[in-house]
Amino acid sequence: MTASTDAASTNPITGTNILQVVNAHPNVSAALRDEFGAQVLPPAGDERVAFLAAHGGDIRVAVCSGRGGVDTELMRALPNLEAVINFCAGYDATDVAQAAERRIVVSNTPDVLNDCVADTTLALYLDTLRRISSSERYVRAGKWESQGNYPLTARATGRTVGIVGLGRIGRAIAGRLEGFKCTIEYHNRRQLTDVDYTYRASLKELAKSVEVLIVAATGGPETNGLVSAEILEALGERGYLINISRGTVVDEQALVAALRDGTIAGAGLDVFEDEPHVPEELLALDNVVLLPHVGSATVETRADMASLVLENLRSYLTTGTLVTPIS
Ligand code: 8YV
Repeated sequence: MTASTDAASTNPITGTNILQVVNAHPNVSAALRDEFGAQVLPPAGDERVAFLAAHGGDIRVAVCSGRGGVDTELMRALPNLEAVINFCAGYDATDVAQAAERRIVVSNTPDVLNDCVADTTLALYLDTLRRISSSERYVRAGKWESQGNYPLTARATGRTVGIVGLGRIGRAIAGRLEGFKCTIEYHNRRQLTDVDYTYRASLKELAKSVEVLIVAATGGPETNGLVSAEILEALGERGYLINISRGTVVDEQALVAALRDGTIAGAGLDVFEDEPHVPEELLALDNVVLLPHVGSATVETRADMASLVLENLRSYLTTGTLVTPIS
């Protein structure tokens, strides 16, 4: 139990103490408006500054998402904040270091999106190696008639695939790849005891050893630029990179150069450093598949994420504890 258990009973939280940071999902926004009477953070600018000056001190619970978290500046403007409830698995948009210092509890939405993110990863994997989108564009451009058959592509079955960050989502990806007779290797901060995949103690060692590198590591200061030019060099000219975690985990300019210069064969990307902005150079390349951060973007999964957000909020308001606190 956290110190706020007593707060929940002796000093109940009302709508004025709850802040909607972003409109993460219609079910969440509707409940915050109709059931809780929460406050809504105005968009950045003078209106937000005035709002925080007037109401920042009232806020005890903030509801946010992976695209609009409680960052350092916002958290500082909420001196009585007790809990941050995230509509996302990856909470790198929230200043969790400051939260820990201030004993602010933080939740996310783990597990409910593993399958959809892993499905998106397999779609990117198949599309990138078999060049599905590119060959589809080839047909639409009339090139099948004018230029003949599309060039042969790379077989997807039976590859040696490395996973950077074998967590909940990484394991769901590995399970699917086993169905494609792939050999799985991985790199994590620590070797796991409950999987029999080959562990590589360094990311470079993993990149050297595999044909496809899948990035499923959490975003944040610790993993910024983890997949560097050196790692892409180690992956090699017949290697492929898939990123479904955060754009910041990969050095994007190094990736652009590696794809342009043939240092690696191709890539499949669902995330970018500065979303929704995608570098012009990437848009011009044919050996990269570009998706608009749709990993978990299904009606079913987003509804499950919304339910888990509201479960965390109701639990915090009644017991002072969260259902899925970040681990
Ligand atoms: C979210 C995600 O859609 O959960 C995550 O970490 O990246 C996505 O599922 C996105 O963050 C919006 O909240």
